[in-house]
Amino acid sequence: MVHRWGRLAVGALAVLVGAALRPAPLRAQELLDRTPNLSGGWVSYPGTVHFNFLHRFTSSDAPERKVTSAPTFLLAAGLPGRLLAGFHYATNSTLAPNYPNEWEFFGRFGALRQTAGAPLDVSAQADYNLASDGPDGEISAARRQGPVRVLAAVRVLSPLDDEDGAQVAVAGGATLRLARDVAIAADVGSLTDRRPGEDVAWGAALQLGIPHSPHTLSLQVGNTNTATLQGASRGGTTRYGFEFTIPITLARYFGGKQPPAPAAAPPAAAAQAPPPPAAGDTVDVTIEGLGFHPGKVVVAPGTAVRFTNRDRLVHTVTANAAGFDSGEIQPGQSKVLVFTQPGAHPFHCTPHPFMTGTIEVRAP
Ligand SMILES: [Cu+2]
Repeated sequence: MVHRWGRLAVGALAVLVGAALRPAPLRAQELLDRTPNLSGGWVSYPGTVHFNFLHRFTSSDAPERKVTSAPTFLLAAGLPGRLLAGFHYATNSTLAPNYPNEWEFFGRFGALRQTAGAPLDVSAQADYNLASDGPDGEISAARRQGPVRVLAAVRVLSPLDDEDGAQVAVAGGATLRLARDVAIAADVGSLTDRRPGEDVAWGAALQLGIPHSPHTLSLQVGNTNTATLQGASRGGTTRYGFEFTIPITLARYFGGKQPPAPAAAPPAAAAQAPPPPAAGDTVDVTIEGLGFHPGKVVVAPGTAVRFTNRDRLVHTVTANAAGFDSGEIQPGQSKVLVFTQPGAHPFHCTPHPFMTGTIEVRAP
């Protein structure tokens, strides 16, 4: 096993330029990649649970100026097959009279991923909202182009009591990444047939990644109340608020088994043991969501493997036996290791020992 640190200087520059422009797999659950009223169609790695809380505040007129909070909580889990399932619970809903809160149970499918070579991210969501007592659906599309991600959605919503028939809503927005942990975002949306007194929905946000943590924070202003499809499509009072995202990687607590890479893993995935790549090629492994993706790679002797850390945490690639150790790979950075010794080389991350993977070196 040889560390070719000499190649790193040249390689790292190319990697950094490339990484800045290349979309990261499934990364859109981060607030940095979406807007206040659009999900961007994010799904998740299997085995990751997401708890997001959103609070939006209104203030009543003078002299009381009573501040009222309208929270929406999201609890969802990534499932195999690019599925996300969970619910939104909004405790202070104005959607339906005599129904003070909203439960929206949803499933979402990531049909197309730009990271898998598709021109767009396309997702479909179906849900049931207990307040409107009916199903809703959404098709969302997004495309990343350099620092910009453009998002759009079409929704079909169950009618509220005073509406005739299903409602259609359209929404669009964009995020602009200013730095690795800073983005600005904005969106507008509307029902094609708004109720009297209902405004075009809008939101604007400063989106922040919390360095060295998996969390993201949104500071936002807009005129929507809840984060359900119904709530995100209807504009009203101006509100200020914030959202905080908490992804929880279950592998951290159960058995340390590596969650399987999603079906949309980059073509470098070699888990099905295709012919090993020729020596001299570079194979990519992404470190994200406290896991190595793909978790197993088959390479020819002499192949360089580039480990790119897309988490907000420091990780390492450390051989279980002696042989190689990347040292700390900072968030957003890459390290290249060259594997020459035939055989299976299991490795882990030193700060997170439940993160495991294998490089298998096999003669062509
Ligand atoms: Cu780690």
